[in-house]
Parts: sequence; structure tokens; C-alpha cells
Amino acid sequence: MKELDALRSELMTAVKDAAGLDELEQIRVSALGKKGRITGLMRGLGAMNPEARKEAGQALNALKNEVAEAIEAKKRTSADSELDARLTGERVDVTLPVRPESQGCIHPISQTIDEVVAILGEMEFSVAEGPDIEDDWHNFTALNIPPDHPARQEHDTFYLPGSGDDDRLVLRTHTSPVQIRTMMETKPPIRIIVPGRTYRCDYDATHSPMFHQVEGLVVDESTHMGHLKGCLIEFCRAFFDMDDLPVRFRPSYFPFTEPSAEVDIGCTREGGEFRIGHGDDWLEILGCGMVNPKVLENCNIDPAKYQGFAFGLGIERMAMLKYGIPDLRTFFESDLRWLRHYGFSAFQVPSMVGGL
Ligand code: 2U9
Repeated sequence: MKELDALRSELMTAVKDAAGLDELEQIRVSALGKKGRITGLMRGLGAMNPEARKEAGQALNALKNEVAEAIEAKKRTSADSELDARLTGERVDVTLPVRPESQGCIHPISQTIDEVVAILGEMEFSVAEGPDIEDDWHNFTALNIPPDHPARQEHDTFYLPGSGDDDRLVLRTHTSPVQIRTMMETKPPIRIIVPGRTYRCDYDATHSPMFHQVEGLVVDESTHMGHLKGCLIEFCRAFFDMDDLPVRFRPSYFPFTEPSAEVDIGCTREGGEFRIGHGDDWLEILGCGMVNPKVLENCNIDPAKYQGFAFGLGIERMAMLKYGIPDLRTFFESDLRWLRHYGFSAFQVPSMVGGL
């Protein structure tokens, strides 16, 4: 009995002085665990005579319950005080100023595509899309691009491995195959624009192997060159936000249009400074023409009944001119400092562009 009293007071003191939950658990294991001191004493009961066993058994059970309860009670208060200490230590000061969140912005390519689509959308063009990987027929043959045309050469076009020249696939070199697909699928009248990625094997300050185009196509019974000129003059003036921007049409050649033209806008280049607008110089910005009757025929549209006009522009070039970006390669370098400088706010209200 004396021995038990000594053990009781030792254990109760240890419980009282325990510094935390970990220490309490160690005391519990050392007293009540499989190899614990109380468990060991209980195991020794079997060797006693019945009289002594009864008395010692009751005393040991009482000690076991007392120690277990004391540990549980202390665990509860320790858990509370540990939580209190954590809450005090980790308290959030809601009065601190918020960390500045960096706001994302619109890439100049997306911005320019949106602007072009908005202007032509106002003229009731609808947006059409198609695959980036095309077959030779949709990308070249249907567009009257002959087999020996330089654009078909390996060094200009990305070809995908195929079994032969007839079924080989290409990364589309322009968005024109989407117009071909539209003409094959829908009867005129057609009035579409096709924004999208295009691919050519080229890389320098004004060319990138992947670039963006927006092309347009109108096909109807009485579409003529006057419609083409009116549409593109209005487009150029809206895009560069200049009502009196000089625009001229210069004869050119494309296999898919006849006649064809390149469109120039007025500019000045004086003392190393370049400005779009009035001046005695010209800058080429897009290509256009009346759809070649052979292309209409290739798409089962009767050229005796229908005529069309088409145009194409490079988005990177338009963005570089409008926003003064000198090197095309920077569009695709993903430099956040560049993007913050040339990017656009996602929350700009269009009517407030240019300030209040
Ligand atoms: C169909 C018929 C005709 C699309 C056209 C151009 C002229 C043109 C260039 C501008 C800059 C490509 O990105 S660029 O290098 N495009 O000059 N594109 S006419 O003519 C078509 C298209 C589809 C069925």
C-alpha cells in the first residue's frame, strides 16, 4: 500500500506539472500502456493469494482510474490553453493594408483582333473559324495556288508527315481555307471574317513562324469593287481612328483574287519619325481583291451568278503600327514587363478610351 501511495503521488505530480499534450501522452504510456508501471503491477496480481489479490486489485484499479482521469482532465485544459496560445500567436490583423494584387491585362494581339472584329462586326460580318491543320486542297489547290507556287515550297510551309504529296497535311499558311470550307458548306450570300493563327517558316523582326491574320469574304449576286473599296476605306479609318486618313488601292497580284490590290494608308517619314495620317508617303497595310472566278468554281459557286471580294491583313503588323511596337518577336516572348507596358486593361470602358 505504501508503494502504491508513493506511485500515486509521483504520477499525480507528473500529471500536474506536464507542459503539454505530448508530455501527458508519455506519462499515460509509462503508467497505463502495455509495459506501464500500473499495468505491470496488475500483471503481478495473479501470483498473490486470493485475499491479498482482492485488496491489491481494488487498490490498483482505483489508482488506474484516478491516474487516467487526471490525465484526461489535464489533457482537456492543455488542449484549450494550447489553442489559446496558437490563436493569440496567429491572430490576423484585419486592419493591415491589403497586399497589392497584380492585375492581368489583355495582350496587344488579342486587343487588336478584338478591335478588328468589332469594326467589321458593325458592318455585319460574322466570325468563322476552322482547323489550324489543313490539307493541301483547302490551303492551296482550291485557292488557285499552282503546284509550283513559291508558297508551297518546303521552306515557306510547315508540312506534316504524310504518305504522299496528295494527302499531305500542312499548318495553314493563311486563314483562307476557312473561307473555302464556308463556301463549300453554305450558299451565298456570305459575309464572314476569319481571325486566327497562321504558320509560315520565317523568323526575323517582322516575321514569326506563328502569326495571326484576319481575312474577310463577301459573296453575293451583285458584289463589286465599289463594295470592296468602301468597306476597306471605312475599316482603315475606323481602325486608326482618323476620319480623313488617306487610303489608296495599288494594283497587285494574288492567285485567289482577280483583280487584286494592296491597300496603302498615308503617312510621313521625316527626320527618322514615322507618323500615320497625312503626308506625302504611303504604307502598305493589307491585301484584297475580287474573288477569282476559278476559286468560286472550285467551291461549286457559279461565277456567272455570284461575285465576291476578299481581303487579308496581318494582326501583328497592324498592332505594331497602331501601338508603336518595333519588334514582332516581342509579342511571343512572354515578358511580363513588356506585357504590362503594351497590354490593355480588361476593365476599360470602350466609350472612355482616350480619357474622359
Ligand atoms: C478566298 C478568296 C480570296 C484573301 C486575301 C490577301 C489578299 C492578302 C496578306 C495580308 C498580310 C496575308 O498576313 S498577310 O501576309 N493577305 O494580301 N488575302 S486577298 O483572299 C481570299 C481568301 C479566301 C476564298
